[in-house]
Amino acid sequence: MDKIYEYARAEYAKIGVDTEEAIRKLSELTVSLHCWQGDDVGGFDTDAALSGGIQATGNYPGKAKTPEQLMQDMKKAISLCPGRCKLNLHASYAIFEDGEYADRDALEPKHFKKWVDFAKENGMGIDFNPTFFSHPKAASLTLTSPDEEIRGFWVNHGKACVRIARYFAEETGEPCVMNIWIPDGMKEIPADRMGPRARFIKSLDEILSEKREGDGVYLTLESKVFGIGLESYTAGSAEFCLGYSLSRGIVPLMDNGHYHPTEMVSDKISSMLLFAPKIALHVTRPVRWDSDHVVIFDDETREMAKEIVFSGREKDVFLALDFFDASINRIAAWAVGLRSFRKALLYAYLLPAADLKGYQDSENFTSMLSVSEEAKTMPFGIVWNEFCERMGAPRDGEWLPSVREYEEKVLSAR
Ligand code: RNT
Ligand code: ZN
Repeated sequence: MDKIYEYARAEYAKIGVDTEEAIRKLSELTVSLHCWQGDDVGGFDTDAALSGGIQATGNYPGKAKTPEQLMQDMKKAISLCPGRCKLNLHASYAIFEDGEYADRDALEPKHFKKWVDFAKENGMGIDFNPTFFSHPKAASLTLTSPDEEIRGFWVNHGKACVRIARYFAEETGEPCVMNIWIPDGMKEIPADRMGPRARFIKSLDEILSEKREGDGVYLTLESKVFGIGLESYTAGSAEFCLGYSLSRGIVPLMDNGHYHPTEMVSDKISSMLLFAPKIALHVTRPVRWDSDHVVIFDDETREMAKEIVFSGREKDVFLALDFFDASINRIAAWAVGLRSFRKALLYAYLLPAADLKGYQDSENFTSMLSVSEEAKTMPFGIVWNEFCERMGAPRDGEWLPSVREYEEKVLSAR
């Protein structure tokens, strides 16, 4: 331990915060890292353009074009970030060998074997997402379709993904969080809001029938308020997804880009945790809309982290990142997002939680505000760098040059 860290530790001790405990607790949290930042949500199974009302903007050179490149890039990004990660995959990242091909409804564990090998080599668990977009059969509705053939196709996709998620859990020995998100919605004011939602319930129930007790799979359902070209109606609204999740005992997932602009996910975490044994998060940065900017160390990210940590229920919250920025170096995007979210968690562990809660309960709002504000200028960066060092990751200021080098040696040759 160097002198500078000793100084920071003593400063925090003065406000009753143990930096060693904060570091220890932070090191126990796993964050799921999304593969789709590496190739602008492209995937490998079809040539279909990105659809589903989501969009990656920018054309920064060096995008991963093959599974090998994506793995290489993810490995690089992970090496720049302190703390445990999980690999978060989409079904569209299936890897086919020797000219073979399987449509989404026929995907099998073998199509993800290389990802399992990659995860094992890097000591990671795997989370999974069926892909209900970027596919000819997803031109319109998927799980809410009135066309039974289309709906059946996507139900079979969901079921295939449950089996693949089970395989991931078995192979890695870590639970697999399988998140269902569908883009289904309408540009125009619908005549029938109930019909698609009723069919969504039916489809989800059919997918759930594939789930086995004790298989290490946690099913989550992600809500949304609107998508591009789907502005008037989204079948999987917040109320729908929460209602469905709680009634079926699956896990509700909140993406903080999926609400009206003045609604804050930080305010929703406690309400959800009081009713659901587990919740899941997609941490992102919406700028004016669900823009999926890279996560930064901003007020709302810190507030979300505070809610997670102050609840004492960290182990009940599945943490995942969800952003895709194609306008900057994609590896740096991963690193900034993952490091910033981890920083927000550390920041929360370094707050004098008991004091602050006590001020609130004794209606000492003056102290509550003053102490919260002063926390902002504590020697936080020193503790962060100490955490990085102990986890064998670069400190702030040390990782960007190696991304530049990687850009010159690897990315520019693509
Ligand atoms: C879309 C959702 C969803 C996707 C990923 C690619 O608005 O946030 O989670 O971003 O599945
Ligand atoms: Zn999301």
